[in-house]
Amino acid sequence: MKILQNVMDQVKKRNPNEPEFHQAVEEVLESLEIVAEKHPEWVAAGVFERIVEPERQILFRVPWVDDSGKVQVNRGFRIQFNSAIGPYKGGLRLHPSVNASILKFLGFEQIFKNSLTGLPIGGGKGGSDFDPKGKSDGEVMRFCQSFMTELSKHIGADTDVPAGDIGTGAREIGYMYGQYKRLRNEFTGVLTGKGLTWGGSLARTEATGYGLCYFMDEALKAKGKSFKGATVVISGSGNVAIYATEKAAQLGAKVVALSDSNGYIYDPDGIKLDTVKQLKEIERKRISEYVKIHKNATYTEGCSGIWSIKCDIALPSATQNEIDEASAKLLVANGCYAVGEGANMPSTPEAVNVYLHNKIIYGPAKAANAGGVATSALEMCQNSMRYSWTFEEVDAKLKDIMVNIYKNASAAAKEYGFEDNLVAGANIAGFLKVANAMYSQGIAY
Ligand code: NDP
Ligand code: 2IT
Repeated sequence: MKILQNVMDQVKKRNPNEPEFHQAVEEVLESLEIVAEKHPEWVAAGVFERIVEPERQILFRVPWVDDSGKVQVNRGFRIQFNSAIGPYKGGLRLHPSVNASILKFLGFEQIFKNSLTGLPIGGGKGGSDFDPKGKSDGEVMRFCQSFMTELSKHIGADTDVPAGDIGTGAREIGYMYGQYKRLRNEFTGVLTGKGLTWGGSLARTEATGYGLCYFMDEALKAKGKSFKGATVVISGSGNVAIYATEKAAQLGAKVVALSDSNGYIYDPDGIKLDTVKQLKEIERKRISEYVKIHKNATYTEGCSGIWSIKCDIALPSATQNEIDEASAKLLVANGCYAVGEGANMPSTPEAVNVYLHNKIIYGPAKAANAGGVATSALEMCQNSMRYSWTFEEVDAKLKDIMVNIYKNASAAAKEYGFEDNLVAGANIAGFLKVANAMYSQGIAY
């Protein structure tokens, strides 16, 4: 980096001890050096310095009372990163690891992802270090209500529209929406991922996993490959992993492994998704339970071993930095020819270099997993119209969006001299629209 090195140095100085945020910014700025060369007017207008600084960061106390009557205190966050092309939009993560670095990396990525969808949504992210695991429904409800009591002051259907992410599913969105409505006395599309009887969109539940497969299908086709007959390994067993498994199987693949943070299952006959849905979506149990029902399957403790399973296509769909250089090399050595990221930033920079060096068909997160937020934007659209589309209508729009993201990322890569490098292509294509909007809207002195 030459022109943008100062911007990177400043990010590190201003945000010390935030390695995930640095990692996400560095990857994007590296791709944008050539854009900075072509657009001196954007450099002069400080677009690069501005885009790495969140417009607003909200940090708040979330007190709640547990089932034993004890007061618990968590920390709530909302990073309103960029509103140049639409209201802030992005999920809420509930996980004990949540901190400013993780939410800033996620919020930053979301700017470019949301731009790639072609829909009018800005970038944001939020959440809390609350751990929903092992909590009763009542505890989750009280936490969500307390969280929303403060968050409601900062969001709105035309301002900032949160949604789900790790640990935030239909149950949590329901409790939060109920509290927002109580406090504000308005029924608006302030959250997405809502239930189908109260403003949710058909196909939002499936959207991220389905979208990931639509994107990868397009990327595979461009190289003469397809899901048909392929062996697929998917990490995680949450919302993204479950619906990626469903669509990959519909497209003719055999998904042989899934995981959670404790370990992974391997089923050589192909994962039985009904069992996984029952265990994970209904009973909230561990993935290890699967092998009690399907005797041909095995369970191994520890989640990183999943990348040692031989596969054609890997779809990491659990969390950030789950594939390091050694795991990436193992995948390649075992014949894996495609990696599509359902999770956000699941591959370390060293792992990404392994993919690029070995000409792996690589769908980076901000392009490949954009189907979730794209369908959230379709939910916002339906809420504004006070209307709802059929499953088939939403699914067809999702597919179109994913195919277009592939085409735009691939075209931008070619135009800027990075042919076949979808990381650079997605970063550049996502950035151009936001930079143009920021430049047009001027700077407030
Ligand atoms: P869920 O909470 O539904 O599922 C998360 C899954 O990943 C669980 O199986 C969980 O296991 C596992 N996991 C979580 N943290 C870790 C960890 N530190 N190490 C190993 N495994 C872990 O979340 P989603 O499926 O919604 O999200 C998965 C990924 O996809 C995240 O990176 C998220 O940001 C991204 N994403 C989600 C979208 C959405 O629409 N939901 C859209 C785009 C991206 P366990 O139960 O043991 O914690
Ligand atoms: O990372 C993501 O894109 C999401 N968690 C979905 C965000 C959304 O607003 O639907």
